[in-house]
Amino acid sequence: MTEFSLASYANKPLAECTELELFNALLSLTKDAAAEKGYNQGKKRLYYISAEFLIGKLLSNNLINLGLYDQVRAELAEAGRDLAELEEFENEPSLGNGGLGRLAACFLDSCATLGLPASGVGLAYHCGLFRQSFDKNKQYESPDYWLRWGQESWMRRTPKHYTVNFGNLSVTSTMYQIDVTGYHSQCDTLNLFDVDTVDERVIKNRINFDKSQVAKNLTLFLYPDDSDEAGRILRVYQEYFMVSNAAQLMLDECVERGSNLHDLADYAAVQINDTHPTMVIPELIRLLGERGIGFDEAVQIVRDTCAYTNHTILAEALECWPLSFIERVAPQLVPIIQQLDAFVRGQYEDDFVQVIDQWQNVHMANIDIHFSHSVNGVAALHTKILEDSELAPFYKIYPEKFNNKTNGITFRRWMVECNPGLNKLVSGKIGEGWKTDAEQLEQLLPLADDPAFLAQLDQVKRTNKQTFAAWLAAHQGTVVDPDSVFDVQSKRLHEYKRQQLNLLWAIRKYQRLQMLEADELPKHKVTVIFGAKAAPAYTIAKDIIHAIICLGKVIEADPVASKYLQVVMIENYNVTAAQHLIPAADISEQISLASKEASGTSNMKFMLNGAITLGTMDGANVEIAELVGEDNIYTFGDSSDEVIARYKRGDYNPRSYYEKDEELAAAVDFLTSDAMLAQGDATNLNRLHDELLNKDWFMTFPDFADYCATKAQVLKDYEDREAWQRKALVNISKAGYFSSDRTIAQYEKDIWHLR
Ligand code: 7GP
Repeated sequence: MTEFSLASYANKPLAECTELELFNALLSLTKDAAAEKGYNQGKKRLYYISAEFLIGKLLSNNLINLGLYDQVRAELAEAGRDLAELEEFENEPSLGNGGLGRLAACFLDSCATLGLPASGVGLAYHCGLFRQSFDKNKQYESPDYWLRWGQESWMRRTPKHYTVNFGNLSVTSTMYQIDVTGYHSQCDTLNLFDVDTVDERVIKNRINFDKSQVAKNLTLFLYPDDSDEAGRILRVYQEYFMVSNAAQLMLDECVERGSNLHDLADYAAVQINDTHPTMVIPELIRLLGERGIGFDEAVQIVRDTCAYTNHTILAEALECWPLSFIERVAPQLVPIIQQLDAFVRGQYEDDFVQVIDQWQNVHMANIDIHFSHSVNGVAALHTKILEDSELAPFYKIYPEKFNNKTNGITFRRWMVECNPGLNKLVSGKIGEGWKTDAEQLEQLLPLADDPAFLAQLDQVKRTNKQTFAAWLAAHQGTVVDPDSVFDVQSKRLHEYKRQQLNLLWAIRKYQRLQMLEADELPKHKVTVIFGAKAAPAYTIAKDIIHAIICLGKVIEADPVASKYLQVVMIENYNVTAAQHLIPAADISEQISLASKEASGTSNMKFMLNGAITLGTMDGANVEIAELVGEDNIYTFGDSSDEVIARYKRGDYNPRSYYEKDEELAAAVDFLTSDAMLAQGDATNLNRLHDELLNKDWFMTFPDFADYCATKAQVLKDYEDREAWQRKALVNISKAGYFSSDRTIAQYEKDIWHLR
């Protein structure tokens, strides 16, 4: 193996290099080291097609995976330079928005590490997801020009180009490649497509732009604003562009590896990550047709090749496009989609399972389910809800297609990289084997009775809280107290995730603090930390952000309450922020309305980093609860069965809860109190107040009392530091199941059969 020395990649002494020069030297070194490791190869290859790959910063991740981290850090230190300074310098690629995109990134890491030949396929968005900033206590969005810095060099431009035909416009794509380094193993690649004609100058102000010029704005943004028709059609353009490139690439590569296309399923597995890549099914059928394969055989080949993952049970998130949009974007697919529709109609009468409905809308998930060989949910409860209710008519037709693949996370990023203190403590006790065989973390379990070890665990957490506090102060000037309890809820802002429930708790806590006598005041301050972006057109989500920030200001201005309570909202929450925040958390808030969160993956990251979950029995929380046992998790609220039954009855009335529970009523009404109105905007606060009182679609009120009682218990238990750290230790020990290596091994065994 070559000895890689950073000095040999710089053309002057390291001490004299600018950050950009050092960064570029590191890029070249990493590329060479990856090339030396080589790429996973094999007859059959996975094509993981996804609209999002939320890969996070790559510098440290790559150095760790390539086994170069310590050496490079030492070499830099010798020259008086700090790797942390370069980590700061790196821009985070803005290629995803939440769980689905981050999952795709963890999956690629695990595929590479497990030696599976795999390619991620997606789009090279120029600005990706918006950058969030706060002004007047509200969220503002601006373009995130993550590519401007010389960091395009993580992405190599390849000589691969494809033609994609959109009706009367045809564009030429360029494929870019990012190395996906496996942990002490070979590499895979992430292939991202772009068109050279994209022009950032069409961006007018903030994130508004002229959506009519497709060739100029095709890959500008991830999820362009879909509040108007032009924006919705642009999404269809993006989707078709993505899958047409994916299909052409895959057919080319399979033929190169020896496929005669009739045997395509022996050469390729396609994983359709939610419905955004659905058009790959008709596109493959079309391309196989062009290459001489008849329709029926093509359908069978595609079915044997493709598998579909569902990531949500929110009906409104299941994509459904007017056929007329597809007619405009990819008219060549229309006859194929109509044939698929006729095929289904010939066999099944149920309206629910049709491809094209009576209003000429195309149901993307229905195409996926009929014309792929596997349909999976992402946690046990989620898969069960798909089978029993959301997709029940399909489950009746195809019971053999349905399967569960509980999500996972890569422990290399979510412990080794982000929590060096814990990594050192754990590895010092049980060695390094857990990094590739995560269940070995169970070897820590006997230490639950070792007070000295528990004290060390406590010390690691304390240090992480200090480090986070320093980062937050530098990031946005917010000062938090590392001696307080860090109570964290970080994830996209959505009403079903119920940040508003946590907000109501914080209001109630504030109101109680005002009433307490000095000798009743709590021992530990609580710092409630939120991190969340709201979709630009999602009004109520933005109102919730506004209310959280306003509440933070109200409390801050109160000399007594501010000693015991602080409410903080992290600006521009992203993977980088998560890597600072999660290792510092004491409490992991996973409080979605039961039945609504497909899995959740931050719940796993917090658990691995020793935070204790306060959650509903939803998504993967259910599996966490089974693994750690009831002493080591706090659960509350209505069960998914109760929630589903209440929706069915249709008799939920938030007012009846408001009228029965004085504390709830006081908390809700505080939203529009003088104190809040002095900080915020009456329109937003009134709208949120009315929404909760009159609609509360995600049933915050029925769970409020139980949530408050359970949280009081959590905070009480926090006082016994040793007992608390024992819980943390059990959580860390049992987290092994949630390694994405386990998830990927299951996909491989049950669905892909790459080897
Ligand atoms: C998310 C789910 O909300 C989350 O529960 C799950 O852990 C994650 O996928 C990974 O499976 N869904 C999305 O991020 C999303 O955009 C809409 O879904 C299609």
